[in-house]
Amino acid sequence: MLKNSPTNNEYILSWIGEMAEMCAPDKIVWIDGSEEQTEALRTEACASGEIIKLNQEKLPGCYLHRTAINDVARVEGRTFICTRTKEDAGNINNWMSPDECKEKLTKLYRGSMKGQTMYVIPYSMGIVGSPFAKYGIELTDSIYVVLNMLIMTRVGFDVLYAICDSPDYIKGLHARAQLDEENRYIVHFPEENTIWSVNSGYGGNVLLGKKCFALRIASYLGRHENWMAEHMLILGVEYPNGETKYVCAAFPSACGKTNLAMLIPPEYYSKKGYKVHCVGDDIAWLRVGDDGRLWAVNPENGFFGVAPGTNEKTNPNALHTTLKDTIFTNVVHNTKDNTVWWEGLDKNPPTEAIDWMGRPWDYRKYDKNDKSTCGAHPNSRFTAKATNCPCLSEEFNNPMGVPISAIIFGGRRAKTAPLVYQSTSWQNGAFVGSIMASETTAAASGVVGVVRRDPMAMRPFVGYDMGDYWQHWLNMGKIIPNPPKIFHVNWFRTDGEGNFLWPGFGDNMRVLMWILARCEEKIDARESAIGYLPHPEDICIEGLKNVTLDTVKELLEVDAKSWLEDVENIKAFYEQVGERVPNELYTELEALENRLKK
Ligand code: GTP
Ligand code: SPV
Ligand code: MN
Repeated sequence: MLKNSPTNNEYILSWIGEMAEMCAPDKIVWIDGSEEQTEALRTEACASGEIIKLNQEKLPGCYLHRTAINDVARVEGRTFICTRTKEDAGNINNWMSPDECKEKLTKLYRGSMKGQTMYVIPYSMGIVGSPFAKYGIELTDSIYVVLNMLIMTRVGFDVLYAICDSPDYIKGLHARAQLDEENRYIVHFPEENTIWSVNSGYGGNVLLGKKCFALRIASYLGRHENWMAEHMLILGVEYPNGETKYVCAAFPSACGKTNLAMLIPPEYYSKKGYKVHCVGDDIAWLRVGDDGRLWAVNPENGFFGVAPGTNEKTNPNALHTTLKDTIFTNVVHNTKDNTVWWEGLDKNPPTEAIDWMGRPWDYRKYDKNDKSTCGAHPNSRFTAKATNCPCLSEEFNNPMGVPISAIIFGGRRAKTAPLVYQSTSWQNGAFVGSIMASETTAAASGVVGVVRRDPMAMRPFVGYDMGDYWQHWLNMGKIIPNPPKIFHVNWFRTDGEGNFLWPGFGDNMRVLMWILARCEEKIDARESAIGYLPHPEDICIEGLKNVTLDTVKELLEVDAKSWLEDVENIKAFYEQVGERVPNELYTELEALENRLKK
């Protein structure tokens, strides 16, 4: 079956041979990235019902896909890090021994592709041939996965030529099998550069270049190679004088990365000539540059963004990006004009529609307090090309990436965390990242809306022990001569009635401007128990209707009592992370507690 392969690489050919023997597909097809082959696959997937071709006048190149009802988000409980020792995976990750795991999953894979095709996708995370690119091959039985990978990564035979005869690539195997929830596994062998995924068809579980490779495996590689793989957006703020400053921001899943990365500045700033450029919306690979600064690249080539809530006001750039060449997953199908819809798109839900489960949907029964009446799944997504984004940075394809002035952590917290504060050093900043917390969202299966600790927004994505990961952060601080300043933001603070106090979205620019002014030491700040806080009048609220100086004061309040409660929760979390929590972080925690008690 492997005759006429586009590579002679024995490592690749023997691995594919082995996997094909196990999965037993009828044939093997190499994905070359050409438009012809892609179009043929779309046609085939339309014929089988795997995807639906949408109105090509209104949405050229766009398709709709519905996943199985039990398969709509990442499954953290079924995600494993299979290092030789349990200690190396750490207490926060699920662990299985590599041998046990392979034995178990081999049974699930065996014969699973009978009667089907195994697609071989050679792909690159980063620009092919660049010093920071890393290569992978994903084997899958799903055309939907192939079409998504073609958007999200750089796919083609040039990847095989770049790998050449080296064994250095990430081996990914995905089989839908029976989509059996009870036997769904997303497993990683970081010591073997290998990822296995079975019984799922949902994005984060099956697009193996994304969370599995570019975060879990890459974080493991980065630790050994002195770089960092982070769950961060990258954006540039262009000043009226043409200079651009770049920041990275880590927010947990469905907490605003895509929105911040593509923000349109409020009129107050745009009139003066400020612009924002998007380099990435989900993943950043960070390295120390020759100039001693930290540089970031976005290893992806597209956006796998949350659909609900995306509209002309909140994120016009994202909306525009999805108007062509996009795959929509689990949104509402407007059957009247063959387009798509989701909650929060506009106030005109379709009158003839099919919901994300494939059932007729009556918008009149929609009740915003009852998620089961939604037409689109809360974690429904669009897969769209980066190059279709109107605000894509000119540096997007720069293999060296962009120099980072600030790192911003953030969570979804109704209380406790202020709108913004600045850490006092790299070590203190790493501590701020380690104590991040956020209300859970629909991006992962499980209960939504409970506060959980999500350090650096990486809780589900670190491919090794969390304590070691924190140590790696501290170590990196020692090798970056000119490190970015580290901040924390919270767009989600609410008033007594549960309404957001801060308008968010484009207006987050106002906070970014304070952050950048701090980086350039152009503005002073107040020292507080948790770090530097803005003087309330330094957050520009010109042009904002419902925000007064008093609102800003409320947004910046630090309540020692609730912070001390948090400190107790952090202590318990550090204990849970276990023995490898660096002493420096305990020192920081103790110092925070003492300052709060003063
Ligand atoms: P992943 O792709 O899951 O990693 O998520 P993300 O961090 O890119 O999240 P995204 O930007 O897609 O935001 C998800 C949800 O947060 C959407 O429902 C948005 O409407 C909402 N959101 C984003 N930014 C803001 C904000 O500034 N304020 C408020 N109130 N909501 C926001
Ligand atoms: C996230 O959940 O953080 C995502 C979507 O970005 S997924 O690719 O499913 O992980
Ligand atoms: Mn994400």
